[in-house]
Amino acid sequence: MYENITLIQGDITAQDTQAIVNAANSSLMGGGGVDGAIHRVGGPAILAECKQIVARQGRLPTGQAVITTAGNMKARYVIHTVGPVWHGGDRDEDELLRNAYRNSLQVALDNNISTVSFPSISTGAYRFPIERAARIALQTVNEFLQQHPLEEVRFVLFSASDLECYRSIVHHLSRRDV
Ligand code: AR6
Repeated sequence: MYENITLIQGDITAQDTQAIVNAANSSLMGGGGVDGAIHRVGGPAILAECKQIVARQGRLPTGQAVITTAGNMKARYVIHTVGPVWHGGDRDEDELLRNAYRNSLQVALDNNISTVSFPSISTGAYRFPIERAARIALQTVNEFLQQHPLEEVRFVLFSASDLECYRSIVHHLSRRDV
């Protein structure tokens, strides 16, 4: 349990996994937070592909995921997903967050990608409570890894306190599994 999941504090744009995941919004036109950093470091090729995707299929619904180049970053691909905005918990936020993780991993699998870095989706501008989001993120990824053989899923947490939160939840969940 959890052996292919790694937790680090850092910047997602510097990761050397084959893909990194972007906490985007439905427009796919960029924004602040992780999204801003990814477009800034990766360069204009990412936005060019995002525009093509939106022209083809429209805005990206919450919980769905699509893939583009990672431009100038070490990773080869960016998987863009849209997490839910937190409204208090009674608008399907948990399930939508689960879908964001699951669909991102499915896109990775469909593209023969076996190493992926995730940020903590929805816990910045979208205000999803960090502990609740971390539990959903870790459980969803762990369940997916039981069924599908990815080599590494790395959570890249921006702050020391977010890393601590994820660590304590892994500790708690893995004790429950035995
Ligand atoms: N690397 C890793 N984590 C980061 C980085 C980074 N470079 N920068 C910020 N974080 P957010 P959301 C952390 O707001 O809540 C955007 O404008 C951050 O501290 O990026 O899903 C989009 O366009 C927080 O813990 O994403 C959307 O409109 C986490 O990443 C909206 O924000 C997520 O924060 C999406 O909001």
